[in-house]
Amino acid sequence: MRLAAVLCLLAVAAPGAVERPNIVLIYADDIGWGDLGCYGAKAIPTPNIDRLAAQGARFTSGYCTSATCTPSRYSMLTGEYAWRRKGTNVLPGDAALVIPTSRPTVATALRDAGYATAVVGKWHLGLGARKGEEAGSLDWNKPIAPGPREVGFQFSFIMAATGDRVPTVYVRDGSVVGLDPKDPIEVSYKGPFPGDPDLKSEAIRRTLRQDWSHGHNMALVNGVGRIGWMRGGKAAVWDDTTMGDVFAGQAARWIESVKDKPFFLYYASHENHVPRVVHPRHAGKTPLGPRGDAVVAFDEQVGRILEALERSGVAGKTLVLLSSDNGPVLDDGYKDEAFERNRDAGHLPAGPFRGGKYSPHQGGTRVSLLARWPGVIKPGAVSDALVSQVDFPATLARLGGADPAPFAALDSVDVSASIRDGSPVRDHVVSHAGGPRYSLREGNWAYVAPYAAANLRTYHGPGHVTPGPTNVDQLHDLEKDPGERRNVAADNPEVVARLKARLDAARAKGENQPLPR
Ligand code: NG6
Ligand code: CA
Repeated sequence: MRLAAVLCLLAVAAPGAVERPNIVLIYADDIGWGDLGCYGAKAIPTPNIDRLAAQGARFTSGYCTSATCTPSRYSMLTGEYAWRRKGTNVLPGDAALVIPTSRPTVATALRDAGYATAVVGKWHLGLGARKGEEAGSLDWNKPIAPGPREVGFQFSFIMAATGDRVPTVYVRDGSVVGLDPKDPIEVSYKGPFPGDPDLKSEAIRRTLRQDWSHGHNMALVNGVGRIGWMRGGKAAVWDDTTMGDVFAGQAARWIESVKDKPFFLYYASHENHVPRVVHPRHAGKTPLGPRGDAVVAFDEQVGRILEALERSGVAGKTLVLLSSDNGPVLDDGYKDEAFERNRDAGHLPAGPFRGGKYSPHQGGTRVSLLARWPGVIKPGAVSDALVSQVDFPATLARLGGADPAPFAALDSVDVSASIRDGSPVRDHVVSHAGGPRYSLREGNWAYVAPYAAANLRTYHGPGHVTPGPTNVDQLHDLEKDPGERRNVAADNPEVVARLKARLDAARAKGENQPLPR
């Protein structure tokens, strides 16, 4: 016992040895590159995030894997591109857990290496076991499993899916928080319960706190329409306006409770996903309406987490990562004036890039990525090294003293060198936007495979016009044309052929292959 303790001390004190950092991964929802001050936003104050950037590194080629939530999160936790696995697109609120419990995740790897692990915030990876292929079989009134715990998170305080999907309740360690057993919850994605109001009726719409613009006309919760139906569980229903406070409070409390051992916190904010029902203290803090104000709320949550690290005395040995699950969207189904206010203020939520959420262009998956690690990462560093969130499992396993090999065998590259000093490791990255929409970035080139065009004007903002046909090979030179306005495929047939072959090879490497164990 005593000898082991001495050996352990020697190992930590060995010259050149760097202590394993605590890891805090802060994840935004639908927040674009252009929404943060440190990436050029003028209309949204984000002092805490800007401070994080100034104290660490800011990456200019950081990518989520997909232009929507579930697949990006799946990739980030498993190290496998989600498009290789069926059933990983945006999930309903009653979906079963999509990560097989037999496979390693970044959380199981760190847990097994001695880290305390937790997830707080938006889950959206399904809960419960798949019974046949039937969704909706989960009983929310009993212990809910499998879930975060079975894929590596020892503590969880989550919402099941999104703020716009039922059930609109928090789940702590597999139990609905504040549930009155005399008022059980029922969830349905098939049809309304008897007596449910018809949110398509004009009379009801006039009474809503925030009207819907598309979808979101099923359950009525807190004056806002949602996707799916739910009844019962009244005492457990969350208050949309305090959600950020609840999540940030849980995260801060957990940090304080585990500060004496290495820990890994995955903090998945709901900001600024719809419905954007912000706390009154944030309302009007930007000229952009609820969408901008929700970014201010996110910044405050970041501040509370950084403060908890300081207060616990562990900020100096904690790697803090901050990124977003997909690019920005304006009208995502509610009339919250995002489109009009952004137009009037000239705010560009995707910064210089084309598209946003749902798009295979840069605006869909090129997102903020910050990394702070005092004493290791140089303050104020800016790096153009390619880093994808799918790299987090191999990279964080390496930094946490776990084995990166199971993740490296998939799509996860150990980019710990890029995180430490900005040096490039990865040479290309595949992006995906649901359906058969793919793109590949390599150097200054972005190749976008042919896809069916959609009218994305209200999604991505004024001036967002598709500059040409999309059902053809598109090649853009990001150095000269970051906004992907000019298709230079015809002038560079050999580049198109090479990038297309690379994308095809990546895709051919496997879809639904046997899982690693
Ligand atoms: C879409 C929803 C959108 C949002 C998205 C998921 C409608 C009409 N649209 O289906 O509002 O919830 O799914 O967003 O229902 S994500 O960030 O979680 O991927
Ligand atoms: Ca999202």
